[in-house]
Amino acid sequence: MITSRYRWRVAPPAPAGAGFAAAARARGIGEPAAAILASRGVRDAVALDGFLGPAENGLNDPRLLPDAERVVARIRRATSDGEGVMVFGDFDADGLTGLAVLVRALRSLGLDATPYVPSRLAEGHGLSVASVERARAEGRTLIVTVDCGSSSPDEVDLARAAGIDVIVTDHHHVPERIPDAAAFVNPHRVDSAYPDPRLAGAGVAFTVARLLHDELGGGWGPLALADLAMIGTVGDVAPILGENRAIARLGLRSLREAPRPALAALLTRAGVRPDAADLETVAFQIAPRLNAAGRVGEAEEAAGLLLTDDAGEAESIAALLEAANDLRRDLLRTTLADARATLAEGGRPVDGPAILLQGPWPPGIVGLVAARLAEEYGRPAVIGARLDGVVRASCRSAGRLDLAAALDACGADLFLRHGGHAGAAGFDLPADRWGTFGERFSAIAARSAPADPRPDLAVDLAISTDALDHALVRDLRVLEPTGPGNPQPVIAVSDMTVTRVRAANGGHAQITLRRKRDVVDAIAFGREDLVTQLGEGDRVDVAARVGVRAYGGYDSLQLEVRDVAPVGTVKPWQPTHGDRIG
Ligand SMILES: [Mn+2]
Repeated sequence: MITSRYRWRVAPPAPAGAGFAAAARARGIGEPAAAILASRGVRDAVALDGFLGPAENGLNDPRLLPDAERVVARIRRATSDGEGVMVFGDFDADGLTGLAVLVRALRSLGLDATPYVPSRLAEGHGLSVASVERARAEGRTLIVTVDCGSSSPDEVDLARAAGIDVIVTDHHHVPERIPDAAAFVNPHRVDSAYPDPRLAGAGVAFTVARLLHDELGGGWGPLALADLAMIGTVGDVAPILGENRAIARLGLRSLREAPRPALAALLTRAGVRPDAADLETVAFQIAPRLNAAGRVGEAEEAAGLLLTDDAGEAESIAALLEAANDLRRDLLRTTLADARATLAEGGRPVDGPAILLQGPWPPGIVGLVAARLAEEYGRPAVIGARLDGVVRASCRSAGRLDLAAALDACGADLFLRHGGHAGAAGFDLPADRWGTFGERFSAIAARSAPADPRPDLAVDLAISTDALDHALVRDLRVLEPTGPGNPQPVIAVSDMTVTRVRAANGGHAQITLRRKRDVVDAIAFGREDLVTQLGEGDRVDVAARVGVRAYGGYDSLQLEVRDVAPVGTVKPWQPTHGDRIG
């Protein structure tokens, strides 16, 4: 009998107000989508209007940002005094797009604003000493950070000593010692009154841009920067809910209708038509190309791309980034192979509470390796790049351990620097402390390790084969744009019979499933293992994303299978009304 790779977690029915069902029906939303909306927190008519109404309505009042008044006052002074400003952005897609948002906003206000992107290898995360020195050499008296700075109190002090004020805009974990900055804009501050702390770094930058526009005026439209904020938000895997959903909707609209030259060039490289772009395009085509630049040392080029309005220049920088992306792919392949070999070495057990590896690997790649291994083994992974006497590590959680808190609990005295989020974090550590770190971290990880080591698979709804139809696919579109936090639903279809299974190119499995009257085609990406696990006649439950494929003039249902389990694993949901509207 087949064993499912994941532990299926079927969303429990969420309590929704009586008015909700009626409001959903009035909007033509069927029961499956209404049930999923409710389980994702959209449970009354007002929330439904917020979810489906004009995207602009989902943006919060930027004056609620912590230190909003101080930001406005300091930028007002900079404009009246004609100060030179440096915008310091992190080298990932979030930092780069947020940097472009603020450089463009400040320039719209008439300021001389210049971008600075640190080198991942030489400077690492956070405000760098080198950038402060550059600002001083250029006579700039104000630095605005984007997507970083919360963990850089020393560098902020250094800048102030050099006569340079710093405005920190960030969304990372706020440490105990906060920077003594001219303004510290981070929605995670304990005293923050900002309604939605889920903004990414580019989302915070976008909100600051809206604040500056509202308070300082000018003939420019800050909402036109939503496309950049969207890319940072998706690149950082921030949940596409609340204000992030509003940013994503606004950004997608402009990406589809009138992409700026930089994004048009990246879409061309990816072979995607602008009107066909969705958040998956952003997550798997655009953001990785920007991230690749930082990983292989071309982040300044990526910033230049996002700041140009010239199509020719955009195309030539996009070509450079394409080469960076190819290099990133090669490095990932070789580093992953090397990490797996280290893992297998001498029968090293992979059943510990966490995966801890270090090697002579590129620091820009270890995060990708950590993400891959955490997903594969369903436990936290810490992968270190060994540099001169220092290990620079990236950590990825498998969903249960809060990494930022876990690193804090290891003891701040252990690290040269550390920071991050619940799901992703990083640190620099003297190489001789790696063993001590490993012991402390494993002990913490062990406390959050589940008895069943299989990774979780979130299942939104379990249905019988009868409920699997085109109306369901249409109904689920109401959830778009989908992304992290509001993913494309995974539907468990109960009791299907395997009629055929074969390996497809690229390590995939192609499966034909029979229900009562007809057959449904299915593809399982990366699940070649199913070819040997499944046999003709097996009765199974299938967890899949449900879609439609146009083939030979017909639209036919297609299941994108995530996992297969023995029949009876899920209990199918029963509609309460017979009249599902689709
Ligand atoms: Mn970020």
